[in-house]
Amino acid sequence: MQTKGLPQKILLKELETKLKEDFTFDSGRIIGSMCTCPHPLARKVYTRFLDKNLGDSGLFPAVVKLEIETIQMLGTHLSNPQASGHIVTGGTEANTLALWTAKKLSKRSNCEVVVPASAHCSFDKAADLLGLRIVKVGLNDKFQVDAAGIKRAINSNTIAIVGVAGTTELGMVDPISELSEIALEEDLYLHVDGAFGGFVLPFLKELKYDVPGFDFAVPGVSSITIDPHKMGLAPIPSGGILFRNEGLGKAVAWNIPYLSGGETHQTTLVGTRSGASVIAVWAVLKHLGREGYRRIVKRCMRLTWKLAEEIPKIRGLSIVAEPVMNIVGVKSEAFDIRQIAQELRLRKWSVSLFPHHIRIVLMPHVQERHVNMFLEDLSKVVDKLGG
Ligand code: 0PR
Repeated sequence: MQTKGLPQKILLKELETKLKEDFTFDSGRIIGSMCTCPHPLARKVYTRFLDKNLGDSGLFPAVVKLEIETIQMLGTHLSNPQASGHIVTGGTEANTLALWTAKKLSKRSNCEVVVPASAHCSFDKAADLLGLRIVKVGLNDKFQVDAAGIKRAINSNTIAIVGVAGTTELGMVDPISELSEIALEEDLYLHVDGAFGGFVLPFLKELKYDVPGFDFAVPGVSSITIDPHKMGLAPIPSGGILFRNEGLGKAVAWNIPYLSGGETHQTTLVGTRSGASVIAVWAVLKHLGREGYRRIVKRCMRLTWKLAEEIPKIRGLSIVAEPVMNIVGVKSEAFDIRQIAQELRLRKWSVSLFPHHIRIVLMPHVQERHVNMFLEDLSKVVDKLGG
C-alpha cells in the first residue's frame, strides 16, 4: 500500500481501465454462465444496505425478520411455507450445509453420501471438508441419475442421498420422486440441488411444461438448494438453503455467547454475512412476483428453443439432448469441441466447456440479437476448422 492515498476520481478511472478486459453480462457475450446482471432494483437495494451484518443478528433484528420472510416466500415457492433456512453465499455453501446437517443428524463417523455422477463439484468439496466418503452413481440415457443405481449404492454407512434439479452440465432433472421413495424406505436424508432449477422449474410448470415433482411436495425431500444469484436475478452472493422444518435447520446451530443480542445461534457456515444480500433477494422477489419471473423464464426458453433448433443446421454440430430448461449442450462428431470453444473465445464469446460438449446458458441478459450473432460466429468457426 502506498503512503499517500489517491483521489477517488483518479482511482475510479484507473479501475475502469484495469477492469476493461473482463467480460460483461450486458454485452451478451457471457453465454455459458449461470449468473446474470442483477435486477436494477436488487442492485440499488444491495448498495444501500451494505452495512447490514446477519452474523450479529442482535444488531439487525429487522433484517432477521426480512430473512424469515424471504425464506417463507421461497418455501411457499417450493411447496412448503413451513420451510426454514438461510440466504447464504451460494450453492456451494448451501450444499455444504445440507451435508453437514445430514452428518450431524446421523451422529455417526464413517459416513457415506450417494450422489449422481452429474452432481456439482461443491459436493466433492463438502465431502472432503466434512470427512464424508462420496459415492457417485451413473446416469441413464436421459442424463438423469439411475435411481436403481442409487439404491444399490446404499449401505450401512450411507447417511444421505442427493438428487439434482437442473444439472450443471445440461440442466437435467433427476427422478426426485423415486429418490424420495428410496430415502423414505431406507430412512435417509434426501437433499435436492435446485441451485439453478429452483428458479426455473416452478415457472415452467406454470407455463404448462411437463415438470416432474422435485420440491417439498415430494415427501422424502429433506432440504433444497435454490440460488437467487442464478435465475433469481439477485446480486452475488446470494444462495439459498431450505430445510423441510425448523428442527432440520437447527441441526448445525452453533452457540455464539458474546454478541450484542446476548446468546445467539448461527446456523450458517460463515459468521459475518451479508444482510444486503437478504434484503436484495426480498426486494426482487416482491418486485418481480411470479408473473415477472414467469415472463423472464418464458423469454429464456424461447431463445433456448431457437438455439436448439439452429445448432443442428450448422455443419458437424448437434445438441446433446433436448433442453429441459434454458441450457443447451452442443457437441460435435466432426470437430474437437475444445477447439471450437477456443475459437469462440478468440471471437470474444465465453462458453462453458465440459469433456464432451459446450454448455450454452440462455440467461436473462442474453437477447435474440446476441443469439443471432453467436450462431453466425459459430458457423464461421466451423467453416474455419472444416477447412
Ligand atoms: N449446484 C449446481 C447445480 C450448480 O450448477 C452450481 C454452480 C452450484 C451448486 C454451486 O453454486 P455456487 O457457484 O453459487 O457456489 N454452478 C455454476 C456453474 O458451474 C457456477 C458458476 C456460475 C460458474 C457463474 C461460472 C459462472 O460464470 O456454471
